[in-house]
Amino acid sequence: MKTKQQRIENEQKGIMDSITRRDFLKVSGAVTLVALGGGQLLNIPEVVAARPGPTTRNSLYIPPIVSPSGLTLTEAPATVNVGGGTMASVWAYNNSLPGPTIIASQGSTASINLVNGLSQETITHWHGMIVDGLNDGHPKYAIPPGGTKNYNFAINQRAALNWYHPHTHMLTNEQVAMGLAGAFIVTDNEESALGLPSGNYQVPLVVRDASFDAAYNMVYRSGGGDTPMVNGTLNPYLEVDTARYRFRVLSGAQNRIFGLALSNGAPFTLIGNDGGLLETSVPGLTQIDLAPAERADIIIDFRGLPVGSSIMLKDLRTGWDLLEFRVTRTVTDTGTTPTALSTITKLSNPVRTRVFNFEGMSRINGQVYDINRIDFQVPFGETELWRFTTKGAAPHPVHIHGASFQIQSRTGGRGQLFPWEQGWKDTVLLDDGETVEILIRFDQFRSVGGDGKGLYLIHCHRLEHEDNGMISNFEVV
Ligand SMILES: [Cu+2]
Repeated sequence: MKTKQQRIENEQKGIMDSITRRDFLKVSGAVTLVALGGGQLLNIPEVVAARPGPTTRNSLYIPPIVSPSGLTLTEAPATVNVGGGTMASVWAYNNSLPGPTIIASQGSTASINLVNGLSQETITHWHGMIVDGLNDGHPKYAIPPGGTKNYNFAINQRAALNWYHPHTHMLTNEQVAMGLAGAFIVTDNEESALGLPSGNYQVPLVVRDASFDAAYNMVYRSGGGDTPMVNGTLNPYLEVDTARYRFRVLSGAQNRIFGLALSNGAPFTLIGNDGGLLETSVPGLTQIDLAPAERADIIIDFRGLPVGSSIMLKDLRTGWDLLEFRVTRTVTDTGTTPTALSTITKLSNPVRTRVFNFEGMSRINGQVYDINRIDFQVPFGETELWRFTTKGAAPHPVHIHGASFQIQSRTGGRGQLFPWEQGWKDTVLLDDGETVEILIRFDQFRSVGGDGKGLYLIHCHRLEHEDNGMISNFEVV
């Protein structure tokens, strides 16, 4: 006989199944359109029923911390614990899902040896890191199975949560979905002077969706997964003290947008995003939307909660329970989160405007990606206004390599900018019917004599769209 709780859970599961199926139908319909239009081979996702039974929660995995100096990163198949001793076969960096958390200070140097232990070509991109085109992980520099590539670059940018993942021509979606992603945190003096929660009180959270078969082999579906994971853990929990925690949240999802919130509706404080700290902290938020590749730096205050209580980090869009915080220990935290965080110089007075229309599921300004075609050239050091438009087949999280940008406006669609879109960004969500304007200036590297040092990409970070061709090469000259 079912208990009331089980009945409620089953009903919720039924609702979720129907949502998943609806999403699947939407996606598969769109896939058919693309297949008809482009004749491309696409992985058609299959529907897998949710696993029955009560939820046992598992201790959240925290990836090891490594320095980028003299680091070897191997992309290869791996068997990892996805919680409670359940072993899953995935693809991972250095046998860790997600990959090791790289932490480096501003002014240091990265020397990283990438090893391809997969049976297909690959290349790793340092998302959010401002590096030259030879080190950026452009797909034309992909290495074959068994191959290696050396990266050497200076870390010359402000503190931020960045990340790394494959950027392989038409294979990015599969390689990321199978588990290849990790956090890359840059620190600087401005940030460390703020006394923000650190040590065990600073936790990276890589949030994604995934799919497994019955034997817990991770399965690639182009449209995304049916199961949430945080730091590679299924149904995770984290034991917390009665203190403030700084969570560095990164969406590693293929296509899905998360609506992050706490189950008790408690407010949290936003302090940063893709490009690092905001000018001032934003207290009182109860929800943050996070598109693929976007980051949110948030402070959650567990003071005043009784030991033994718990709060769930939820995705409001699916109803998923992402991560349970279990309050297990009383400590004294008398700190306050500063209001003034960072100095951000505003870009202004653009010298020209470029328009990018994100069309269907595979085109920018009418063109499908050609890995060898340079679509436009951007003068070094000049501020430009870039306007993104779309009509149908959105949302498109638009990502630019080689520089961070500042979002100016959003008209149509949601018709507003959100607190997490202030400051510096490298990814912005363009939803249906929206026009988004940004200011951007490339002032670090340029393509001199065609040596590729200023070769960068703009693309949709909905990985299904990216692999379909919604990606464009440009040079800084
Ligand atoms: Cu897109």
